[in-house]
Amino acid sequence: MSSLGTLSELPRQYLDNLTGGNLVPLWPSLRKALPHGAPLRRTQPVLWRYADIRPLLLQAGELTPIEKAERRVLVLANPGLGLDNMQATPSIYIGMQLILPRETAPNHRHSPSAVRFVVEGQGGFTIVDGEKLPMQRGDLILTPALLWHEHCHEGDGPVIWLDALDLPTVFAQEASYALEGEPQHVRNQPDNSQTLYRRAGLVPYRSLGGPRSQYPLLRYPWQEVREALMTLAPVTEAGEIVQLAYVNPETGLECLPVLGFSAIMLRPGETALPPRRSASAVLHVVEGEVEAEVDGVPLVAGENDTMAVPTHAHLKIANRSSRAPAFLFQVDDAPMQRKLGFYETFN
Ligand code: GTQ
Repeated sequence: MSSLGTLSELPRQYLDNLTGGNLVPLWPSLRKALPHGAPLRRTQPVLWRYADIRPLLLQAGELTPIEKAERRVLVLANPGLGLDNMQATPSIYIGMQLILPRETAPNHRHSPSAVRFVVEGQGGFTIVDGEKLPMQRGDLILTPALLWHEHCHEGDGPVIWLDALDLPTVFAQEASYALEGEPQHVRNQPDNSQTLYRRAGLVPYRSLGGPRSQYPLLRYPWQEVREALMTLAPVTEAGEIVQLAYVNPETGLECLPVLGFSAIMLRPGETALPPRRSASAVLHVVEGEVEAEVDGVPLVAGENDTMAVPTHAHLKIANRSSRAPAFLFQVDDAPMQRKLGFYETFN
């Protein structure tokens, strides 16, 4: 590898002339922009324990009324990326949101896309584009870019969920903004997951000819995801990962443009060695306890715990139980990387 010229080799006057013209020489910075072999990474393998987050989130419920917060969220920020930047990985924003009985997180819409993955509680729901979506533990609820959404709570006790947003990417494009709106009128009940898209492989006949909704399915009930994983497991060879992707039922493609979502089952005693890949990810344990090794860093995650996996990371993840399966929810940025043409898997 040849060594490139540095800034200090250039005459002072020449550098001043460049600066005066808003110009920068590439060669002193070339290796930083395009490091050889592998990207420079600041993202750390991090574990956020629910047992640590939950009391602090409930305390936020006492300290800050919903009117003063709009969204009562503690953000899972990766220290490697600077806590203020609110990034779990360079492209994934993760928050843990609390709503208390009879509270409303008011109606708004924004340019980033979001999903909710329900962690705890009964009686929460989100209204998206006029569709009322019940929030049961483990349900995935989409609030795609620019669609109106508000969160409400008709039950007792706290309701808590994980927010995943493509905010870092949208923000980096100087395109992140929100609008506030009046409460929505609920259009259809039950939601489309219970009516139009009840079963994989079946779509409403009219969708074959007519214009398609961009986001036909906004809620993926965990009960069905879990059942589907249990059924997939026995026909999945040892060494293969039991994993289902959340997709748009009309197109079979990823349900949102930037971030991807999937559910993983680790069979009793199973150790998964997923291929190293260019995408970054966040892993959230739904059921069971797992022992992960992320770039050599050991992380033990139990129920409702969340981990950050950097781009290009070496990953090993084991179910600690020899008797019961473990279930994980994964967020990654593979959809964006595929669209940008540089998604890769290695080894
Ligand atoms: O619930 O709409 O964690 O707008 C961050 C921004 C949640 C939300 C977040 C948001 C929301």
